[in-house]
Parts: sequence; C-alpha cells; structure tokens
Amino acid sequence: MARRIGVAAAQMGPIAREESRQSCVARMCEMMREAYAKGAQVVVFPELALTSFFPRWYLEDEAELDAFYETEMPNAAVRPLFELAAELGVGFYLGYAELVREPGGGKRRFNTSILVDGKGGIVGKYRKVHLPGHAEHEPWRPFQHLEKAYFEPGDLGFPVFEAFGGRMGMCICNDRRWPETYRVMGLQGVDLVMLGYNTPTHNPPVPEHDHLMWFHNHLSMQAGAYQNGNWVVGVAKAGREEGCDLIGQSVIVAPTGEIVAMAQGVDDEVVVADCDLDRCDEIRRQIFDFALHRQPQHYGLIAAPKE
Ligand code: ING
Repeated sequence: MARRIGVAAAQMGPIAREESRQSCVARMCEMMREAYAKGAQVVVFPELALTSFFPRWYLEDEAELDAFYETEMPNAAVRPLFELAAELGVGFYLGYAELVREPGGGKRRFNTSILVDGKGGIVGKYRKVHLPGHAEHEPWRPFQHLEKAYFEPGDLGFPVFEAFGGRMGMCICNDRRWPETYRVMGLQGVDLVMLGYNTPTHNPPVPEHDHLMWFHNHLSMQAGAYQNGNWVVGVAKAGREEGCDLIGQSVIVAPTGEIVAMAQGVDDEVVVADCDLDRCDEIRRQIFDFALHRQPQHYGLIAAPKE
C-alpha cells in the first residue's frame, strides 16, 4: 500500500514589523483550513513565521531584540494554530525565533523549527545550523543580515522523525544550499524534508547574482531531493517586507528532482501535492543506493574539522 500523504506549502506574504503574532497565527490558521480542504495532512509554514524577518535590522536594544523571540512553545499567541491542528487532524512545520533562558541567567538564541502532528503535539525540533550573513553592523548595506549576531548555530544536528507514516526531516533557509544538510538526513532514510526560507531578491555582497536568486533557490532544493531520493517542501516568506523584496516560488519537489507544485504569487498562498513517499525508492534503490554505491573511505574531508 503506497505511503501517500497530502502535503501543503503555505507561503506567507510580508509580515510587517509591527504586525502581531496573533495576526500571523490568524493568517496561518486560514491557510491551514484551505490546505485541509485541499486534502493536506501536513502544512509547511516559512522560517521565522511569527514576526517580520528582524535580522534585516541592526537592533542595539536587547529588549527590542528579545521581543522577536518565543520563550516557550506553544504559547498563548500560537495556541490557536495547535488547537486547529488537533481539530482538523493536520500537522505542521513552524519556523520561529527561540530564546532559551539558562539557569544562570544567560540567554541562548536559535533560529528554530518544530514539527507538530495531527494531534497538536510537538514531535520534532530543529535549530538552524548554517547561519548566513554577518555578525557586526555593516552600514554600507541597504539592509542587514545579522543572523550571526542574533542566533547561534543549531546544536541538535539534523534529526529525522517518524511521523505522518514516514521519516520526516527539517532544515531552515540557508541550510537548503548545503549538500551536507540533505545527505545527513538521507543517511537516516528521510522521506520528506520540510523547510522555510526568507530570501531577499538582492544580495548586497554579490549583486551580480541577483538575477540568479530564483534559480539557486530551486537548484539547491531539486539537487537535495534528487541526490538523496527524498521529497523537499520549501516555503517562502515572500513579497516586499518592510521595503525588502523577498523571493516567492515556494515548491514541492519530488525525489526525482521534479517540481510538482509551485506558488504563483508573492503573498499568502497554499499549494498542495499528493506525495507518495514510496517514490523515494525510485531513486534510493537505483542510482543513489547508498549501501551499494557509496565509498565513505574517500569522503573523510567532508566532515574534517574546519581549523
Ligand atoms: N536567507 C538567505 C538564504 O540562504 C542568503 C541568505 C541570501 C544567502 C542570498 C545567499 C544568497 O536563502 C536566509 N534566511 O538564510
């Protein structure tokens, strides 16, 4: 019996700096209902889906920065989404900024995603490993990309979780550009990788590549799908957000690397595909049969320490 699962990419349009979490959650609940009506059992929302993409701003005041993070999950603002998930029997991926208060008074900050099942329970958690951008204020830029200042690299690795009848993995935005991300999950037999992204149409250090942002977005996810034989669902926060244009083109990618569904606009938009998880075997039993073909004795450099 094929392991089929209805998957929705719930792309979000801009989130204003002053927009409340309640407003974002209401938008996501509306999209979850639409996804459910279209046959989805799991809905993927973007990276940092509860607030505007705040790493674009240099924030000197710690209290102002802290206001963009969640200190508990779920919490009052997000609970309606968890309750709707349980009501409809629909799971979801949610990206958000996580603030961990340490016993000694310290704070740890992560760019985080969770996987919630159709009963409204958290079944998986991931913290973004590959942090792009810069750690210091760089006034020359039309907008900042201060993820290296506002988050620390994830400390959970790339785990894979049993849910929705298969093996589910997560990553976040820049992670999707790194082959190691998909391979570590592929070696754990992942069937479906979910990810959200906030990707500006303009990359200040390399403006000559701006016209390639859409191509590199899909190239990365299609390669990750094909080279590991898994589905990939990549979901944008899109549109002109606080003066910064973000790419859309959220997609659902089959293990063959084919794009089977794509968002058309740059606002809130739900696209759904019927994903047969057994299609992973078309790839994993053939060209990328890891047991049969991999030669790890030659791959050591990939995991060698940087220094
Ligand atoms: N955003 C971007 C991304 O990886 C970026 C950062 C933009 C990297 C342009 C390279 C080029 O899609 C996040 N949030 O990682």
